[in-house]
Parts: sequence; C-alpha cells; structure tokens
Amino acid sequence: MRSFTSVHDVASIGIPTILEQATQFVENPWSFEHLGKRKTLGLLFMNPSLRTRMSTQKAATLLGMDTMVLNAGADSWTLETRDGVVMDGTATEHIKDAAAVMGKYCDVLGIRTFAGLTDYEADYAEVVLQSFIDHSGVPVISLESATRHPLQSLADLITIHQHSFIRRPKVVLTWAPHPRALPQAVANSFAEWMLHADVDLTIVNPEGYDLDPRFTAGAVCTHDQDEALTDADVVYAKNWSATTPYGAILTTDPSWCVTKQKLALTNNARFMHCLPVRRNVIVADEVLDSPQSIVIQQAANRVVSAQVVLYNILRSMQ
Ligand code: AN0
Ligand code: CP
Repeated sequence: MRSFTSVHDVASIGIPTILEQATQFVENPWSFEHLGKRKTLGLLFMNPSLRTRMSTQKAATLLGMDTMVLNAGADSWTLETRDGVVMDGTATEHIKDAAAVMGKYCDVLGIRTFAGLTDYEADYAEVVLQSFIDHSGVPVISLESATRHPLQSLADLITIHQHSFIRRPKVVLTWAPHPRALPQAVANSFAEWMLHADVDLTIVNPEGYDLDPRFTAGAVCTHDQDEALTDADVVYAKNWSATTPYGAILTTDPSWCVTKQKLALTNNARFMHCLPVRRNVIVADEVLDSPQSIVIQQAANRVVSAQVVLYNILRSMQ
C-alpha cells in the first residue's frame, strides 16, 4: 500500500487479510516494534482532533516510528489551497510548498482536512488531500478528508468483526440531529467500507440528506427510521449536513435522536458512533451509558486501524 485514502487502497491486500492483521495487532501490539525504526510520520491537522491525533501517534510508537505533529494556522502558517491565486489575503504559505517541504522531513504524512461545505465540486474533488499526494513525494494517509474518514471506517469494521455475529449482521447507518453543519465524510466512508464487508447495510436519513450514490450504491436507502431500525444488529448514528442544498441544515428534528425506545425496535443492537458525540442530541445518555454502546471499543480500535495502515505502508517501503 502506498497511500491510504479510501477502502480502494486495501483492495490488493483484501479485507480478510486486513482483519487478520488487526487481530494480530490486538493480540500483540508490539510485534513489529522495529519496522518503523528511523522513519518519521508527520501529521498535519487543518481541523481539531482528539482520537485521530492520539491514536495515530500511538500506532506509530508501537511500530517504532517517530512522529511530528503540526496544527495548520496555529503552530504552522495558514495555508492557501487554491491553485493560481494571488496570495494577497490571509494565507501565508501555499499547500503545495508546505507538502513538498514536509515530504523532505517525513517518510509518511497524514493530513486532516474537513469539507468546507459551501462548494460541492471543490470538496468532492478532494483538492487539499490531492495536493499532498501530488506534491509531498511520500505516502499520504487521510486523517479525515472532505469526503471520507477511512481510518475511522476501518476501526468501525474491526469493531463489528470483533462482535462475531452469528448471522450476517444488519447494520443501520442512521442520520441524527446536530446543531451545526457537519461533513458527510464519516457517513460516506462508513457506507463504502460496509459495502465491501460481509454485512447488510441500511442507510436512513431525512429527505434532502441522501448521500452520493458513489458511496451508497448497493445499500438499502430509506427515510423511515423506525422501519430501518427494526431487527438491526448494529446501529451507527452520525449527523451529516444536507446534500441538497449542499451543506445546509434542513432539520434538527429531535425525534431522530437514538433513544432506548428506538433501540427496542432492534435485535438488541450494538450502538456505534465515531465520537465526538453530542449527548442527548444524537443519542440519549441511557443508550450511550448502557452495555449496548460500543463507542469506547470503537475509539480504542482507532489505534489498531492506524497500526494496520502504517504496517502495510512501511512494508511496501522496504
Ligand atoms: C467531525 C465530522 O463530523 O466529520 C469529525 C468526526 C470524526 N465532527 C465534528 O466536527 C463534531
Ligand atoms: N473520531 C474521530 O476522528 O475523532 P477526532 O475528530 O477526535 O479525531
């Protein structure tokens, strides 16, 4: 594997092998502690992060790598991302110069860059992530880009796999309300990974929030939450902003919040969310604090997913 930006980057390795590697790292986290010796991972955050920041550094440590972390605009310069513009505004450095320089200091780079949510074409063209791929000269890992969050989705898949359901599980991705406009990346990416896994996926959201069929083709897509939740084995809640018009908040209807009453419709489903989560907006305390919630296991598996990805990138550099 060279770069890791979507499920397509693990196609040649195969999901069963990726899941076997994950199991091995859970059992013996230090088994390749020398693989990344004298290699440096650089992480650039253009947006906030708790889990991605800490889990990716932890994964690098387990593989013997050094890590350097930069927060764009806070402890490094503000970056211009548009090509060919006169840089007489607030941005100090062009992303392609920053990428080329960071590629000289680091063997692998990770970048977090959220969708702007105003220009669909620009977000879905992945301009920022692609600049790093094009100009850094080193493998690039998405730490959540405008349209996908593959390290999260891989951790989600590992978590579902660890529950070893006796039947092919019914996994439901449900939209839930949120006071601010959020990216579609987590939902797109979760859908894309689940459609490559051994699960049945249903996606439910209000009208105007249908995700791009490039990510969801093959899933059952509906607007009726109760019907979708019926008999679910896994309920994955996430807010995302509207697709038409792009980036809008069309509703904050509290009846979409995942409550104990909603979970009663399911097959005693596990509850998942990528975190951070707004309690009693997306999901009720009574669900998040119940044994049905596996959100902390999911967050713990972020170390495992990052370790699997770094392992495969380091192996291909040997
Ligand atoms: C971000 C999002 O929805 O994409 C990051 C989630 C991992 N969430 C927020 O901004 C609250
Ligand atoms: N789930 C996730 O990516 O969390 P952070 O935004 O805190 O990294």
